[in-house]
Amino acid sequence: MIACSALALAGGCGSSKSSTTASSASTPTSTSGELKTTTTPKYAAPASSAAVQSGIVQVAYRNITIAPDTRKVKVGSTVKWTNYDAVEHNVTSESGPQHFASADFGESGTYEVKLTKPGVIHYECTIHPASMNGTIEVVK
Ligand SMILES: [Cu+2]
Repeated sequence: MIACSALALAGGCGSSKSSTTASSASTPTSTSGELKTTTTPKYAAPASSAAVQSGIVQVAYRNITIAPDTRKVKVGSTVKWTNYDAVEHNVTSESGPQHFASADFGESGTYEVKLTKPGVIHYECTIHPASMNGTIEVVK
């Protein structure tokens, strides 16, 4: 024990090899992969029992979320988004039978799309895709 301490001061006694690995930890790949996972839209699906809406179907953009974020609508319906936030949002389809993309619109702004083809549309606000992504199921 005593002999070992003396040797440690001199750099011996099985000193750990710690110095080389720590300095090589800074790689340029960094965090992009992990950030991606937190911003990937989830696109909730409407419940199979959800009521089928028709006519003009309202969707609210509020508090950087979509309310409701799922809608089931009849072909020929018009979905109308209204922005209740002080920041701008947009409506951009990502997949589905019909593609649309609004300009960014601010508080009290609206955007409408008439849905003419059955299928499942995933859309998002491209400014806030992590919390603002939605699904519209268009049924015959
Ligand atoms: Cu937004």
